[in-house]
Amino acid sequence: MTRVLGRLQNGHPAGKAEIKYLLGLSAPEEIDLLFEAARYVRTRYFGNKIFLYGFLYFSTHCRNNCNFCQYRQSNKTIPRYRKTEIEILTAAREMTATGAHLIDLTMGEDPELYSSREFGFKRLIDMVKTVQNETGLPVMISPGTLPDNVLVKLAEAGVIWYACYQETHNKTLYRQLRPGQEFETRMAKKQLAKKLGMLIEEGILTGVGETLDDLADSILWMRDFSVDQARVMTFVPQDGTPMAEKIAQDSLKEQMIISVMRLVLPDRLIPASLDVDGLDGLKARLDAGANVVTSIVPPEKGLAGVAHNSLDIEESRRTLVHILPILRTCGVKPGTSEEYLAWAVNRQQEAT
Ligand code: SAM
Ligand code: MD0
Ligand code: SF4
Repeated sequence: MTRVLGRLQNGHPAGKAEIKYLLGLSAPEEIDLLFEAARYVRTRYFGNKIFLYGFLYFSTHCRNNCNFCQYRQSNKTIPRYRKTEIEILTAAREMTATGAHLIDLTMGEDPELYSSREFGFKRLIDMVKTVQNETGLPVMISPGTLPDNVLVKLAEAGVIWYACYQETHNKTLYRQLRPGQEFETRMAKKQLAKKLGMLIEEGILTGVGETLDDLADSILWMRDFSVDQARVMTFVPQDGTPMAEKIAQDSLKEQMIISVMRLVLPDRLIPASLDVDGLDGLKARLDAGANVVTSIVPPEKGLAGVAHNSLDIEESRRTLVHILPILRTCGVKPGTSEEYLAWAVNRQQEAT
């Protein structure tokens, strides 16, 4: 245990067997050592600075049928919305005013945009440009598998980040999670966005029947692709979906995966999502080595989360006032916007 952690802490590349060994730990004292090692590495690369992402789910309509997701097309039990440009801007401005370092513009593969092709995507591109101009903040887009020419236009518009999560790198499990969506298509979109100079966020789910071998393969894939941000989220069962009855996994495995990601990808951004366990789950994720708080959502805007439609949002618990005291108890604090941009620009330059 100490030998493996020591090797990784000192920058030796992890082998698959070591990754699986760490992910499989079960003794609480050993798991604590893993978390401690991850915090040590985070401090070495990022000091005590944490970044904050505003999350703006602007359309919850979707043409796909992911089996884990409440927004899947066949789910008729949920209300959906499509925010107007004014509503999007108002929320984006509020996020900027309350200290977000980035705005994550997320949508389902909204049929209205995807089927009206040129016209629908032109509106999307214009909206993204307006958000960037009006807020002055960098933007991440999480729009699904956009046509190549639209990705090109967004990169030209200066969008820094493209998020498109594979969920797993096991093709059999992928087909069960994202039926009807080609594994290779999702991969190719990330490849293109990277070629266009965008930073890439990859994400996996845990608690969906994956093995330790699958998790290790995903982490190694992230290293080989050189992703810029690496995410893991625990699957939250959703009513009205085929996976509604699956037993929910607690968050310990997610924390351990965060720590192993930190050891394998020491200088990358790793989110602690407020979307899985809300504010109550933030400390554990930061203590596991995460360095970005994601899914900060302003209240009173009727905005939704992904894994939880409403958890902590309207109670204003996904806001900076509530997050700051938790950062303090973890011995970290928000970085500045300049520090965030410097990190991103440096990362983009390294890639070219
Ligand atoms: N529609 C776009 C797409 O699928 O790429 C953008 C939305 S994407 C950011 C939504 C992500 O949230 C999924 O890729 C998945 O990782 C996560 N997610 C969705 N449903 C979830 C659930 N029930 N539990 C945990 N995570 C979930
Ligand atoms: C989050 N609900 O940060 C968001 C989402 C999309 N790029 C991110 C999964 O937890
Ligand atoms: Fe649609 Fe994305 Fe949900 Fe899949 S994960 S159903 S693509 S919103």
